[in-house]
Amino acid sequence: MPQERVTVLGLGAMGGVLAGSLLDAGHAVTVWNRTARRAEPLVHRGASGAATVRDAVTASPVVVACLFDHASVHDTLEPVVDGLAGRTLINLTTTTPSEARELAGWAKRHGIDYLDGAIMATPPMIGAREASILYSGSRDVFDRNQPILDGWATSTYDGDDPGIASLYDLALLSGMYQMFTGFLHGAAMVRSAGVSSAEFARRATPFLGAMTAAFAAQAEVLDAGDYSDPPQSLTWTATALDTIARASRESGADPAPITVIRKLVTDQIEAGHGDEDLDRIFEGLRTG
Ligand code: FVH
Repeated sequence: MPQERVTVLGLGAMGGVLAGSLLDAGHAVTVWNRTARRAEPLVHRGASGAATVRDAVTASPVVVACLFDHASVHDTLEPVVDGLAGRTLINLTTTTPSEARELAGWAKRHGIDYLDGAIMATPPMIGAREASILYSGSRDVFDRNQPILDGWATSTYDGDDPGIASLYDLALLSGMYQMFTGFLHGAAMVRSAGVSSAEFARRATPFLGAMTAAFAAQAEVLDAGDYSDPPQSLTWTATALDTIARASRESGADPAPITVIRKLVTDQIEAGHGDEDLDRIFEGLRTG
């Protein structure tokens, strides 16, 4: 692969690994971090340490930002926007979709080619095929830089709306956090009977893994918008949830995660959909 000049801004847990991966792939890497000492290990590995953000952004045609949040991207880049003009900015900082669109508009106004990225991986996964990074925004930037991007993870281009990669990212993370919370809630319940979390994990992993096979059938129901033929009705589900909540209280565990689902179910029953499928709560979620 031809050696590219790439600048990485932000050398936290993720940015540091991304920069190290570029070095390993033989690229000429310039690094900058607000707290300068975090650049030292990468400089020892062969990166050029930039003293200022301006030096960093003007060192390479491609600038990667992996900063804390949307505000820190602006804090870092606004003062050097003239130096970024005519270059490519690949922003891997987690933002909301509208923040990503705002950054893309800001970049366009200043003559900067912009690609937004959403990292679906933890730092140790970087470089493995199981790691995934979603991109949206400039197709041209994606195509031109794909050899660089593919060194980090499996790269997926999700379209020219700069916000769509971030939307997928945060939607998937919503599912992940709720799944983890469900596991923690179950582990808290069984702990009351002296069951270790390791034992609970041995039960939960195959069960919850098998449950994900239901997504495809659920998706068909959601896409058709027809909830009239349920395997279990919302009224039945309400009773099941109440039983789980009672068992949770009996075990001394806070039933809060179940209470949230029960509220969504109750809203649909009160709207007259008690005989319909659990998937009906999608309509309540969708419209807020
Ligand atoms: N770590 C992970 O597992 C996740 C995986 C999914 C994607 N995220 C996102 O990646 C962005 C960076 O995450 P990180 O893990 O590298 O985060 P930290 O280790 O906390 O490092 C944050 C860096 O941002 C710098 N920084 C913070 N505020 C500012 C600012 N106002 N101006 C300039 N730089 C700023 C910070 O610098 P310093 O504290 O060392 O001086 C770090 O370099 C993030 O969006 C995740 O959501 C990672």
